[in-house]
Amino acid sequence: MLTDTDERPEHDHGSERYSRDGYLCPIAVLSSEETSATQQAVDAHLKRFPGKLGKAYIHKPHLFARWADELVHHPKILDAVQTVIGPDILCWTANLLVKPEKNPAYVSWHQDAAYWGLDPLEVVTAWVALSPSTPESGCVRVLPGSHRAEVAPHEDTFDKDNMLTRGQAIAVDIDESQVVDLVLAPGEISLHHIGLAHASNPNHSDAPRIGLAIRYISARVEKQGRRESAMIVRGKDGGHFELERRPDRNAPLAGRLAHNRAVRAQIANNYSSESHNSLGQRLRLAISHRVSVTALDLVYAKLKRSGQLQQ
Ligand SMILES: O=C(O)CCC(=O)C(=O)O
Repeated sequence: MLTDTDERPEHDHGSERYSRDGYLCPIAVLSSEETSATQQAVDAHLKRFPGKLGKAYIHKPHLFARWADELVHHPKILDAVQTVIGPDILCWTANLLVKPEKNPAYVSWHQDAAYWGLDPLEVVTAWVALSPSTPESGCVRVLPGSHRAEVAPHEDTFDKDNMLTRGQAIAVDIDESQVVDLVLAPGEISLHHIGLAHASNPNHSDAPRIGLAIRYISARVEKQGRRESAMIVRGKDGGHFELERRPDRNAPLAGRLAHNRAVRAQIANNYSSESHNSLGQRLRLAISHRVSVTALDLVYAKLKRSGQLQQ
């Protein structure tokens, strides 16, 4: 296994290197003040939406939470993203990926291009570390250059510890000797291409591993399936998504409702059974879809009861 720690250039945004390897890491983006303010806000967010209810709030938190909105629009993150997908940028989604301490949750080897339904592949994830992300805590691991090959076949495993929606896993062997650990300190990011094979192991450390994975697309990108929404964060729009608004402190209800709508459309696409022929797989997808929608309904019912859906 290789590590990336001996090559830690301060600002390696090199698009050439990205084209060759499919990733860049690490890139320092947040100041220490920004890092600790964001960590505190995320802590409060996780306390507010604990356990299974919190699941609905890991997706697209930038539609209602200021800390996430600020990250998604952070100029240094956008500068890095611009070097690899150009100047017209939308944020398609963002996922708060938390692995609790000493926990079996993991991410199987997969290529996002196999199931995101986005085309062309001008799509990059900026993975923002909000805790130390190391081999011990279960950092993201990548297979350099794998984005240049065909997308490999994947199977849905539905493994209970797999953090992916359907437990998607590449159905071919990965050469471990070529794998690189994307080691990040809080406030640093890595970038990875939608076609890059990547995974992560369980967190064996004594503290949670926390990252916000922001999915940026160029304005040329289109999405298959049900129409989704996205937010323009730099440059011009291409007209392929409903446009989302930045959260407004004075109109929190609008942000909550936009979040509810946007996440529902994504859940429907994530669990679409269109390309699945087996009855068993279709049934599992229908059940997973129902479970996710119910979690979202419960969160919104709870917010309504506590008066937080009133303006
Ligand atoms: O956070 C992780 O462990 C995996 C992240 C991942 O799969 C992704 O960002 O696409």
